[in-house]
Amino acid sequence: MKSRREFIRLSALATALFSIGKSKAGGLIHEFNGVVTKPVVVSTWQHGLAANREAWKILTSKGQSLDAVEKGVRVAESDPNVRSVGYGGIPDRDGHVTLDACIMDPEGNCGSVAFLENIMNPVSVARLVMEKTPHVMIVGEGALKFALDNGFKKENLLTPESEKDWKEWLKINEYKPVINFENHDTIGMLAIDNSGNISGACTTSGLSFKMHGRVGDSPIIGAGLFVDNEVGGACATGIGEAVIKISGSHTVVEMMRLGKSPEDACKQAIERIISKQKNNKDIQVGFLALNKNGEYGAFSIQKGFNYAVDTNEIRNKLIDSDSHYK
Ligand code: SD4
Repeated sequence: MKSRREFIRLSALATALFSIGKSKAGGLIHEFNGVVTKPVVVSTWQHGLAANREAWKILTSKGQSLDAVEKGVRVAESDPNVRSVGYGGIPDRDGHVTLDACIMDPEGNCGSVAFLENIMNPVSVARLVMEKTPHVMIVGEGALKFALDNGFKKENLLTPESEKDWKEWLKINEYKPVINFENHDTIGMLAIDNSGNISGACTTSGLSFKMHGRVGDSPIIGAGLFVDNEVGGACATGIGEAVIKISGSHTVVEMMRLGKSPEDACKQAIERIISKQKNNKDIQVGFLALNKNGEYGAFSIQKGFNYAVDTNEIRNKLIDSDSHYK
């Protein structure tokens, strides 16, 4: 049997638009012809632009995709004006900023933290969970202790702006997630480096004014993020409960394994939410995907989702996702 590398080389010589090969796992994958554009980095929402810039620096200095996605999303985590991630994130209903993050490397290793307070860059704690422990996920006080033991600094993440918004919210005290609530957007990032290896990261302060202790999809491997270096990666944004219910990002990657383009794979996962979840008119979910060939795409339930793309051809641009409801 031909090795995968041989297959890609032969496939590139073929004249058909694409042919079908077998992945190591036995599933069918499309092998697209033509030049593979590497590196590529994609990330969710407007704040993806600044995050991509940081990732791009690493990717174009022969860096690895794992470093690129970690350093990339740290930009959003550290920016107090990004009110949905890390420092300056909107707190829960009790006034606590609680953070969820995860990371996944090309070997299929992954690390995750959830319900973590007082640490500005949870994605880096997630990376340490992956690299220094035999575990995948550490939450709450245990995650904080792990971070402090490993040299992270304890910080107050509730900025005056977020505290003000919380106090305003307390006056109404209505627990209702709002579609595309302004500035409330998780960052998910996927990158393929010059060696063709894919990594991903996802980090968020979660739904605004959520119940204390609530954890969404973002730190759940397979829901908020999934990477299979044979096939591609996917990440999610929006109402985490809807994503978890269909193991969203894993579903997208499996669709790509079966031959769907990144956009079609995202669309299939969105259609599954539409068919199975009755409240779909009232929620937003967006998926973003990148395949082994450097192709990318997205799809969302509602219009309004966009993502930032940086490649050699498309220099860091924001692209509107297509959506189920127009
Ligand atoms: C969550 N998926 O905690 C996150 C929130 C989000 O855009 O993505 N907002 O459910």
